[in-house]
Amino acid sequence: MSKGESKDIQSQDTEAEPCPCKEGMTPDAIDPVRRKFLFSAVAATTVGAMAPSVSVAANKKAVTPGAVEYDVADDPTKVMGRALHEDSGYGTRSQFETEIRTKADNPSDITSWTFTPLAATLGNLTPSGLHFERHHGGIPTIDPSRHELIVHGLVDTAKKFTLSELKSLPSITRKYFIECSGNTLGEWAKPTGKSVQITHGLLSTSEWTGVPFATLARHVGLKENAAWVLAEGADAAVMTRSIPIDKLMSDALIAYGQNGEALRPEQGYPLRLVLPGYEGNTQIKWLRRLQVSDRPFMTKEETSKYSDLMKDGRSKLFTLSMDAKSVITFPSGDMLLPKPGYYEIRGFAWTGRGRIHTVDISLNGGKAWVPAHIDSVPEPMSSVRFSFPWVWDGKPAILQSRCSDDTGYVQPSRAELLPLRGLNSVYHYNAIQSWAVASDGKVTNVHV
Ligand SMILES: Nc1nc2c(c(=O)[nH]1)N[C@H]1C(S)=C(S)[C@@H](COP(=O)(O)O)O[C@H]1N2
Ligand SMILES: [Mo]
Repeated sequence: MSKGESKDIQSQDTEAEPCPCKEGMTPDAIDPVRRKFLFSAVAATTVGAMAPSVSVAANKKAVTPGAVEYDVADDPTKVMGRALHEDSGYGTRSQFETEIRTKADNPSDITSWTFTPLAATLGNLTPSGLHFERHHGGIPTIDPSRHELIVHGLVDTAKKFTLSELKSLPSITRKYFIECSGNTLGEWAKPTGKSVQITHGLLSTSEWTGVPFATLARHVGLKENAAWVLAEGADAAVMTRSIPIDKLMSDALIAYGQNGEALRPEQGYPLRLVLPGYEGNTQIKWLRRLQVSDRPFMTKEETSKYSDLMKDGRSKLFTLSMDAKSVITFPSGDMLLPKPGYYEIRGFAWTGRGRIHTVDISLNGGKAWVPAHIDSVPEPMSSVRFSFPWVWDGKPAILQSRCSDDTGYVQPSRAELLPLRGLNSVYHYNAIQSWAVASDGKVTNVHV
């Protein structure tokens, strides 16, 4: 580059100057675009400084149909922003962000569930307001000052812990996914879920804070023959599940925190059992009692429900850890690719048995596989994001993802899963998901 060129570039590069209004510079010396910008900025500052409470013209627009009307400025630099005192003191997301958890097609709101919009969340954590929900007896309202956790049974000293006693014990914070073992249950026989929210949305990841069960165990003293613990919820369902003591002692959390604040009522406020990698049903919400025993209690939820009916008519009980599973969230069912070209395939992978090791992508229904990029650091019993750069040629394609975890387990295809499990099962469907992209760009759920 010659000296002359470099000077020219410098003189054009007015953007690099911190302030265009240098001493002696007249407005005429500034190009028209910058001049307009400069004057409007000065005007706004002057108005703001002289009359901070001046009411400014703005358009009332309701972004979500039926929602409250908000001021939407055509040029946000020309009107004062919303005043702090208009806030409730607890923030909400932008009015332009409208994704919600959808309700199940279930006549009862009391024993129902809602699905996380997996295609719309960013990063690994699920916003607390979008965490999926599964309730068997509605959402109880519990006064934390009156809530207690009783630990009894095969212990040296039975104890009641108030919430403040629990909070005064040393706590830990970890990111774990929770997946309902009924996630994807509609997919056993034929493709039923239209969108990834419905097929896979009973999966969410939060950062949980609480006291390790092992700490409580030291407080009460476990008897030598302690082998199982009954966990009981304080909801109308009085949900009960038996948990192996080894699991509780290794990584279970008595959680009161979720994503930096108290648990949401829907997630078990004020206390829930978090069992990393275990099926959602065992992670008792509104936790009020832990009874130590030498055997499982064979509750309704672990015998008639949450057991896996095999091909030969026998049932597998206590299939507690969730196997590795992955799903492409973009492009996924019910979406439309506007035209051929570049797209970034994106999705989630998770395993209840450790860390995700690899994720592969197929563009042709499983005939060939290529490695995807894992976009977040795999943590135990937490979800990871993956991506894959894809140039769609406009021809029909069948997109799949397949993951493996650090135990060596590889997510099965339907052809591998069905001979093992048959078609009697409800829970623990973790086969590879296929999304068909048609030549018109429509994406649908298919089985291959
Ligand atoms: N007390 C109680 N705990 C419960 C349930 C319940 O209905 N009552 N539902 C279980 C089921 S089936 C699942 S999948 C998870 C769902 O947790 P979430 O609603 O926080 O997503 O909670 C489990 N814990
Ligand atoms: Mo569940």
